[in-house]
Amino acid sequence: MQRMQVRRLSAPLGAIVENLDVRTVDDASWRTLNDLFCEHHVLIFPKQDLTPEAQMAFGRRWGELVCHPYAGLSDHPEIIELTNHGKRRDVNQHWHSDMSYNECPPKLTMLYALAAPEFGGDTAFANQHLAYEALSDGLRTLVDELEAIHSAEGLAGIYGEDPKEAPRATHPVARTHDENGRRALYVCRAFTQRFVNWTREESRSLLDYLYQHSVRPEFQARQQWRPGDLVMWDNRSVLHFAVHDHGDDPRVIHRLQVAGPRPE
Ligand SMILES: O=C(O)CCC(=O)C(=O)O
Ligand SMILES: [Fe+2]
Repeated sequence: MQRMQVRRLSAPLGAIVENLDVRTVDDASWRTLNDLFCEHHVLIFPKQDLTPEAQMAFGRRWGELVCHPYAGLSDHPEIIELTNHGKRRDVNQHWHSDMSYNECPPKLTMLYALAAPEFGGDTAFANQHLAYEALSDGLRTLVDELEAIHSAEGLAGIYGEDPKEAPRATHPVARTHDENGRRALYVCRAFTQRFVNWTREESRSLLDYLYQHSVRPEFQARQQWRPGDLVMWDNRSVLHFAVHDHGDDPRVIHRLQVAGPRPE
C-alpha cells in the first residue's frame, strides 16, 4: 500500500505529492488530491512514468478532457506536445489563464514532462485568490462590478488562423471558485481586451494596474521541471507563465486539459 507524502512548494501556492503513482489512485486518494488541489491550486507529482493513455486516464478522474482549437497529437487529439524547437515568443510568454476566451474555460491543465532542461524552462504561477484578497476595499468593490472581454485574437495569429474568427467571451473580473468558494481575480495580459461598457483606452490603465498587481512576487511560485514530473494547475485560481530562458536544451511536455464551469 502506497502512502503519499505531501509537502508545500512555497508559501503562496503548490503542493508536491510524493510516493504516489498516479496510475493507481483509488477513490479515497483522489478525494484527498482534490482537497489538496482546492487548497494549493498547483499539484506536482514527481517521478511518474506515463503513456499518453495513462495521462488521459488520470486526467479523466478530474472531468471531461477538452481538445485545443489549434493543436493536438494526431493519434491523441486531447494531448498537445509542447516543445521548444523553433519556439518563438508567443502567448505563453505572457501571464494567462488557459483559454479564458472560451465561455467555459478548462478548470485545469495537466503537463507531463518527457524531457526537461538541466536548468531553465520553469513554469511560473501566481495565486489569484491572494491577488484578489490583497486589493483595497475600494478597488475590490469596483472590480466586483466589472466584466471583461477575453479574446484568442493573439493566439489565432500565431497558429495562422483568422483573428476575426477567434473565440471570445465575457467573464466577471473577479470569479468565485465553484469548489473552494474563494474569490479570485480573473484578468490576464494574454487574452483580456477591455472591460464591458468601457473602451480599450479607458480600460488600459486599470487593466495594466491589475496585471502588475496580480503577479506580485509574494503571490508567485515556480516549477523547475525534471523528466517524469506531472504538474496540474487550477485555471480558476492561478495565472501561469512559461519562462523560455533555456535556449535549445530539449524540453518536451505532454499537455491536456479538463473542462471547467462558466466563470461566475
Ligand atoms: O510550457 C509551459 O510551461 C506551460 C505552457 C502553457 O502556458 C500551457 O501549457 O498552458
Ligand atoms: Fe497556458
